[in-house]
Amino acid sequence: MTGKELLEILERRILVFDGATGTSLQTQNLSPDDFGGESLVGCNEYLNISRPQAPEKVHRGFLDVGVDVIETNSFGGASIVLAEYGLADKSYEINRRSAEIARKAADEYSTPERRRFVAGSIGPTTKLPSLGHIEFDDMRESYKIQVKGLVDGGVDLLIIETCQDLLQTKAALAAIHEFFEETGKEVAVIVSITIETMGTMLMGTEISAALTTIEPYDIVTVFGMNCATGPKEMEENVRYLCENSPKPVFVMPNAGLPENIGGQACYHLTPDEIEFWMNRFVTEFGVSIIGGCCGTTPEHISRLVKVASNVKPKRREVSYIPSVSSIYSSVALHLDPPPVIVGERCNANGSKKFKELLLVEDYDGMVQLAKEQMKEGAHILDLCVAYVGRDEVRDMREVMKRFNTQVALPLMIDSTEFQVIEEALKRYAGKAIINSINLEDGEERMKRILPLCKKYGAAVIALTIDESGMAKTREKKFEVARRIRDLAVNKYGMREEDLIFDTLTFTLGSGDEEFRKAGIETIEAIKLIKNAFPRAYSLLGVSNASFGLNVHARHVLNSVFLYYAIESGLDLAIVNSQKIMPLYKIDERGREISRQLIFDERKFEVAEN
Ligand code: THG
Repeated sequence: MTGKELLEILERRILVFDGATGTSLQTQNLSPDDFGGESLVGCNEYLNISRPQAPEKVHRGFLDVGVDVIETNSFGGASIVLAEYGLADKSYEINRRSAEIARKAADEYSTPERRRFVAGSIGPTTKLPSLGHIEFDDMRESYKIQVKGLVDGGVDLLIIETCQDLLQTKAALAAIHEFFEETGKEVAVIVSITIETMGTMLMGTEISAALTTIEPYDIVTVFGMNCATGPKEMEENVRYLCENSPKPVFVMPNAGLPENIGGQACYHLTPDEIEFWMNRFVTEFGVSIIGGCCGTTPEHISRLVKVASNVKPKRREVSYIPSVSSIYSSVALHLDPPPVIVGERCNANGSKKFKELLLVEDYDGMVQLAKEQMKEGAHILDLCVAYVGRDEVRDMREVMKRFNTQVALPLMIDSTEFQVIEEALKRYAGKAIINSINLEDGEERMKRILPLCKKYGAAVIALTIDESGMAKTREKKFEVARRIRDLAVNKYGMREEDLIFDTLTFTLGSGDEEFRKAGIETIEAIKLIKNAFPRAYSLLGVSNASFGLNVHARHVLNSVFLYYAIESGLDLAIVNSQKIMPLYKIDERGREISRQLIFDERKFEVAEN
């Protein structure tokens, strides 16, 4: 089943997933013999090989009460989990068997009028890549084997569930992305995160950050949450998703909060209670897929079947605000009042301090500089570790490892090197911005970078530069922007809202005749672009405008330039936020000279450096 087919079904009706696999297997009182030996007790996934009747019985229990979708017994089927039982090399076989067992049961219960589906279960493993427990590439490769086994075994869709760390989710998505590309196969994908009782994911991720990070992935059809708590504790987050997620919403709670009784997790939610909450989520909020996680039995799930058969899918009014995100929280790409401030100082070319910290590899110092900018009002940080003679890939790896969890602001990855950008994306749990693409070498750069945006779910900055160099007039800037926009959207599948145009300015203080109109052309180009592409965003590296002037004059000119750029519709500005002044704090003369420089109305010679 493709994503499109799943969406068509969800237009017509609510789908019901099954209930707990793990806790249902427990009630079968399986012996060490069933598990294939003492050393394998607790490895539920090996039952697919040693005692396939056990998972089959769980499937039948749920199919009997009328579920639409059963999940394969493969939650811990990634090789990195199976390795704990010495079964790493059995991952493909175990996953394939899990899918075949579920497939056979689902097919037996299917009728021409009502198909029963199989979802390949992909759990979070036991490792958190954001904490350095495992490398992204190793995790992706492990997931790829699991995905291949599940799809070869005949699943209709894949569910990446119980996600704790968005970097883990992104590794699983990269595995699926590669698998689809390499095989030409495609099935629908659901991503389901786990919000702990403290109100965030285990890594501290807010629900808005998770939505922002997963939302750009075309391969993900449905987004939602499962595990950790009962439905009652999920209420506010379910409401949030239903109000904000452009993708249909999935909810699969536990049978209440677990209570520890004699070392066993016990779940107490009654069938009446789960029916009450799930009915509410579907009818009031507009949830599309319901099911049960830990502790839910066929009795609970039969009530969900009843709920689904009684209601039609609700049309949701969704207001998704395009955003970017760190591992913790998201930031909209347009703020009121504008601009979104992008701190410029974590840049080895743009800050003496950051450069020096990089040279002595003082990573804590770099994190400190990032935090300082946050305190000074930055919303996003530009990060550039390019320095002649140093290994930029290695530097990016070391810095990103720390910034991913130690910096709460979303990051902009500023590099000209393709490998550096991919290295950064593999270390970043949130939704990043890639800085930048252009048409300097024709499509070459877009061809390399935009597929990375798609694979890792990033937004991108597009500079108005083409084969003939940096565009100077507003018309030329607009023409380059249009060319990039059309290619990015039509050829590379980018969404307009993930494009941020930078109409670049030459320095205004050079006194050079050729650049007298640089300021006004840059500012006017913003209007043309925003007018033609209303869902795209605009950005400027404001400090570029004042290169060559003395420090005070720079601060004045940058501030005035930013003011007029915002008036023309600028959304984001790379600045040193500490040094930007509101206009009323600038003396009349400074304001007027700056205005004349920007709009080419100068009645003076620029010599007062
Ligand atoms: N567009 C996009 N990205 C960009 C730029 C742009 N990235 C880099 C740059 N331009 C924006 N960042 C800076 C950072 C610092 C300075 C200028 C632009 C700067 N630094 C002081 C200097 O060089 O004199 C040094 C300050 C210090 O050492 O603390 O001016 O346009 N997309």
